[in-house]
This record gives sequence, structure tokens and C-alpha cells, in this order.
Amino acid sequence: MMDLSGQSILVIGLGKTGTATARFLSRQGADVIVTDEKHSSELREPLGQLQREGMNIRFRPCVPDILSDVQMVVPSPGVPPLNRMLVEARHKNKPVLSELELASRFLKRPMIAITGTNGKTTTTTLVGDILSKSGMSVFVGGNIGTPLIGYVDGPQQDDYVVVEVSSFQLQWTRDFRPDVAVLLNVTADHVDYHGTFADYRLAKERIFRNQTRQDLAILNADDNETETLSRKLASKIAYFSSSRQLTRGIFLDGGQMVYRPFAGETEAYPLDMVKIPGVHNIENVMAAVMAARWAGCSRETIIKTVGHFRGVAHRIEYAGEKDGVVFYDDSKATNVGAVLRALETFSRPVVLLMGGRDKQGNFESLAAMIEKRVKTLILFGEARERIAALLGGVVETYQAATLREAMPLAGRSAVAGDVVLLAPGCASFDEFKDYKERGDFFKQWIGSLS
Ligand code: UMA
Repeated sequence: MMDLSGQSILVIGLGKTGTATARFLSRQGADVIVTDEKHSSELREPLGQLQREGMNIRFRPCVPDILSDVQMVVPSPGVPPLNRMLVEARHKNKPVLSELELASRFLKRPMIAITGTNGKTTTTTLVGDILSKSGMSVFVGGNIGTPLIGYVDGPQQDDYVVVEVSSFQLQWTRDFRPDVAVLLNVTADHVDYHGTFADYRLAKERIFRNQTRQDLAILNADDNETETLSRKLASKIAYFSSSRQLTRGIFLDGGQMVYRPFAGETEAYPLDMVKIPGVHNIENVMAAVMAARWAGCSRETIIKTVGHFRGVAHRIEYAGEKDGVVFYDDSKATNVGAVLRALETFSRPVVLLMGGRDKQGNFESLAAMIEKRVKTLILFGEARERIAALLGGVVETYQAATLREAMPLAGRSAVAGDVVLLAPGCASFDEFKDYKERGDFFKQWIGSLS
């Protein structure tokens, strides 16, 4: 723990993280300066809230001058490392710590931290579920929604803390040391923020940096960089693989997931307990099983909880079945990359619902995958004509003005054995408040079929 009282600390960004951080620091007796690239008039809500709570904070416009008076800087995750305030802070030798780093210094509970380009929300949620079903009390937070700093500001009464951590939060860590750290996969993402792919990867690997022999690192044996990484780690290592057998770790063998914690000892899990689709989800479950076993959960509770787990809402979420047609809600797929990932998940013919408010996505890049996986394309919303012009000729295509009108078309196009997938590749705002309302509408419509 560190003594923050009387210290002058600058918090950059007044979103979820910055607001919770400013509150925490003020309660610790620090002299808190908050700044944001937005004008204070756009920040009436968070500023007003903190002031009503009696927090000792001052707002200053976001210019490097304000750094002279501070002893430490806590940037919000969304502030890129090359932001001029951060460059200047380092130039002036001011320590820069992320909210995650700060929070972990005050954390008193054991922590399971999960990162990766894809699947971290699913895995974090699942680990949280298994631990709770095992009778433990758990705080689930981090990048998934509630910053960890808010948790350490409270009584910290839970048995475990399970946090989703992003490369943005890991960037400014120093002593951060989770008891269990999971790296699911690393593929290109957020390069605009980190500068290069190598830097993005290095930020993710910081999750293991301070682990010791008492701690567990869970790694993807199928990732090319894993071998190099594992040589650098002091932690115990548990591997998962969806493509080959392992002497230690968890892997697939026929219809089973086999966990071999030590050479010679094995534990089997039926593969059909996994109800969420795609190999990537099998990998997420594998990582979750090892984290949960480490935390003392039983095999039986794991099988039961995984069997009931339907994934995270609106992310390739199983939404129901009618006459042999299975429906999936991927309303969260608001860009072309996410549509591609969703389509890779299915081997059965797909009736794809795509459209909404256009974000000028490069839909043409979907052509090959659509030809391979999609049987019928149903386009809706403002973007429908542009998408039709780019992709309409590839497979049978229909258009409807709204998702509401598109749904019956999808219902009629699908036969037993098909998948109906809502993966819009667009924003929802032309018809709905947000992607959640769009996904809920889709699920209600399916519910009304039976
Ligand atoms: N701001 C600046 N300067 C900048 C950038 C931002 O002043 O250079 C200000 C903005 O004007 C705004 C505030 O900072 O007022 C926003 O801060 P933020 O973007 O860090 O957002 P938060 O509300 O604090 O939310 C963050 C995470 N956001 C990002 O990492 C971009 C949320 O993850 C997370 O849920 C939340 O903390 C709680 O931990 C979102 C996300 O998209 C879901 N994460 C990325 C991902 O999952 O891929 C990493």
C-alpha cells in the first residue's frame, strides 16, 4: 500500500475510470486535479457528482503546464501512450500509473486477471460464474465495466476478485501481480493506440511481469509466441490447446476436454457441456476450467456451470431454436471484423441479418467468407443499399427497411439445420437506442415464435 495523503495527483480523463479514480484518491486524502480534453461544460455530470459527494478535486484544462504542480499522473485507459500529456509527464520524470496498478496496490483479495484480444469478457464472466456457483463471493470487474479502483475503495469482503484487463490498463503497470493471469490470444488490434503490434503484445504480456512461483500463468499453447514468452516467466504455467495433446495442461481428445494438471494425472470434461459456439469459445472454457480448478472449484460444479453458460449477452449469444433452426444474437458485432469472426464460428448454412446505420465499413472484405458460409443475406436499415451494391451479387439477397421487417424474411429463408445470425456490422441508431435494444428485440421476436 502507498500513502497518498497530501500528494498532488493528476487524473486524465473523466469517464468511468477517471471518476472512480478521482473519488478514491480524494478519499485517500490526496489533492486531486482532474483534466480532460473535453471542456468542463461537457463534464457537468461527473464533476457535479464528485462535488456533491464532497470530494476534494479541481478541474484544470488539459495542457502540459498543469503537470508542474503534480507528483503523479493517472491516465484513463483511453488515453494513448503517445498523448502529449503523457509524453510530457515522462519527460518531467513524473510517475505515470494506470488505475489498475493503483488499485492493485490497495487490493487485499486474491485476484484472477484475464486478458487477450478476443474472449476476455466471456472468460471473465464464466470464471466469475463458476466461482459463485461454488459458493464463493466474487467481484467481477475491470475492463468489463466496473473499474477495480471502485472495488478497493470499498470494504473488500469477497473471496475472489476476477478482472478483465485490457492492454490499455496494463500499459502503465509496474508492480501489478495477479495470483492467476490468463492470456487467451493476441491478434492485431488497437495498433493505432499502442503504435505497433509488438508494443500491443508487450503491453498484454505485462500481466505476468511480477508473478512468482506461487502464481499461475495460463497460456495458449497454440500461439506462436507462447514458447518464447514462457521462458521469461517465473510463474507456474498451465497451457491450453484446441489443436494438440499436451503433457501438462488442458486439451481436446475426442469428445472430451482432458485436463492434465501433472504428468500422470488426468481429469475429463465432456465437450458437449460447452453450449457457446466456436473453437475460440472452447479455448475460453479451457482457460476458465484451469483458473477455476486453481481456485478450488470442483469438477462437478464446473461441468454444471459451463453447461448452463449461454455466453455474454449479444455476443454470438444462443437465442433459441425453432423447428431445427438455431438463432444467434451478435448485435454487438457493429463492425466488419466482428461479422467475420461470427461467420467463422459456424459450419452450418447461415442466414445472415446485416445492416443498420452505416459506419462506412469495408463490407467488400466479407465477400469470400459470405460466399463460403452464408446461404441468404438479409439487409436492413440505412446501410442496406450500400451493402447490397458491394455484396448483393455474392449470394441470394433480400432487403427490408428495418430489422422488424427483416425478421420474417429471415424466418422464411431458414430451414432445419440452418443458423439465423444477427451480426449487423453497423451501428443500431437508425432504429434502436443501442445494440442492446436491437439484440433484445431480436430475442423477443424469436421468443414469440414458440
Ligand atoms: N480522454 C481524454 N484524453 C484522451 C482520451 C480520452 O481526456 O486522450 C477522456 C475523454 O474525453 C473521456 C474520458 O477520457 O471523458 C474517457 O475515458 P476512457 O476512454 O478511458 O473510458 P472510461 O469511461 O474510463 O472506460 C474505460 C474503458 N475504456 C477504454 O478502455 C477505451 C472501458 O472499456 C472500461 O469498461 C471502463 O474503463 C471500466 O474499466 C471499454 C473498451 O472499449 C469497454 N475497452 C477496450 C476493449 O475492450 O477493446 C480496451
